[in-house]
Amino acid sequence: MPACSLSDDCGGLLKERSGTIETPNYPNNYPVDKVCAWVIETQTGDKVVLTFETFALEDNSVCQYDYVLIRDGSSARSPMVGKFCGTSRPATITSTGNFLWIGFRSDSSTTKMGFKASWTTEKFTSTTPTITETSPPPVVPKGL
Ligand SMILES: [Ca+2]
Repeated sequence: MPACSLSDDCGGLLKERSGTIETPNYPNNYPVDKVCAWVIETQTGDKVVLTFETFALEDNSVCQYDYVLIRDGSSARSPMVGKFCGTSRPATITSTGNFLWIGFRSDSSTTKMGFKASWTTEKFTSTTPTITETSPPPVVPKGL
């Protein structure tokens, strides 16, 4: 059950074994106030491998304006893999199951080219996530 509404011109459920997704208007700048959500579904037992080919979003230290959010699962409530903005291309992302959720959001000003990403599917060979993106350090509770 996606929390983002699916727009007419972006997002959707993708069941092909490989393909590409891109932001609206790509390679021209994406529009303002846009929300897209893609869900890639592979056959049970397979996993999704997503590679960003180009990436250019409005930059912000905490990505509060425009961002791409990736989740390891089929919905907006699945565990988050990462939140990305700016012009650093995210590393290749591999799902642990047979779904990968990709959300995109732009705010009311400043747009960039957006992104183009391609996915393929692989046979499931391990239960270990192979997410190569660097994670932020864990928050250490004070007073320990
Ligand atoms: Ca913006």
